[in-house]
Amino acid sequence: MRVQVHSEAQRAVVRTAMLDLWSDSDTGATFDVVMDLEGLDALRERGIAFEVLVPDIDVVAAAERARIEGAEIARPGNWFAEYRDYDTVDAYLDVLAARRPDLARVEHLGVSTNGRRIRALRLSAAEGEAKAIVVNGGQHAREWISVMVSTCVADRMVAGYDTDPRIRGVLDARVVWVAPVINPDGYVHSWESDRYWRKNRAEPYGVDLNRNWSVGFGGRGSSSNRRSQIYRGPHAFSEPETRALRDLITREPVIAHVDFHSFGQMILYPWGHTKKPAPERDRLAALGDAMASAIAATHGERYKLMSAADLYTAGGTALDWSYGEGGADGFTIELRPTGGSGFVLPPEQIVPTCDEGLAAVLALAERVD
Ligand code: 0X9
Ligand code: ZN
Repeated sequence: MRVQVHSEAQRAVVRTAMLDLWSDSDTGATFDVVMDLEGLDALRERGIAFEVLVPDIDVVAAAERARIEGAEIARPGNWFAEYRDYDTVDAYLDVLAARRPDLARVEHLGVSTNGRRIRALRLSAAEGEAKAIVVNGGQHAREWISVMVSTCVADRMVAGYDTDPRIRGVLDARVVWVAPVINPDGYVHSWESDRYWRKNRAEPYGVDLNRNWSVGFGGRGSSSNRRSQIYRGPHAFSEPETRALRDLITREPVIAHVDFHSFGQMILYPWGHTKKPAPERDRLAALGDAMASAIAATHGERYKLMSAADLYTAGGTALDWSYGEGGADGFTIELRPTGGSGFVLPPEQIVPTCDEGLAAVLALAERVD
């Protein structure tokens, strides 16, 4: 629902009653929340105005599930015509490497809480040491489009090296690492049990990986409550998933990092943990602006550009670590859609969203050094 609050008392009622927040913040006069029927009763009792945006998000998830199961039996088709599960995405990295062993190889980054492997495709035609760009998806389990777009960026680079001079230019000069599923346990849980699961699967309630990084760890916009959707974990890098990505960025000469999320269509640059401008704010914003323009040039969609903290302050996120400790220009890109059904995006939008993701990565790779 979209709720409208007229007092801090009403806001407190909504905060207690809501199961999840789907707006960027719950501090304004209106914001979008997930509620059950009991929560709705609480709103009615207090006379809090609300509008139903999606009557039942479980119905939306069930329809998606039915579609995916039907599609799998009916036709394998274009790989990017439908969302793919963890095993299929992980296996596809091997397919891409086998297509162009001269350009691509699969590397092991680490092992998740429940023993699943976290892998990346290393793409390059550069000779000797070349600077690297890291692209990842799936820190948040339910943000399926981030997994598909990351995989698709890798696919396009493999397919386009011989024919697309821009891709060739990037891969001749740089190493591009693509890790589509940083949180495999969460992703599997989102496919098999709870479509709207966000965190990893650490016992007992999971950790929000994008609050588990060390820069600004423990700060505002993260929680010490283990049940919270933004639970940061017991200490920075307590989770094997964040360590796996951190170790890659530490070990390689990484100059830029794109962390794909959904949803909201935004490009966010450091800082996220403080409203203070980053030392190189203007340079970061210029890179972000180039990405936003490149995205708009593909399908006319607008991605808003701002510092992450201008969206909302959050300590312990990946982009701040990449920039503050990792020596890389870190960006969070919130992919499609802008709202509506949120994490459940129609599969027809995978390819156009991939066009946007690739445009952003190429624009960044061509400018950053
Ligand atoms: O909250 C997050 O981790 C990211 N948004 S999401 O809806 N995909 O969960 C945004 C993190 C960006 N950083 C800050 N806003 N500080
Ligand atoms: Zn996210």
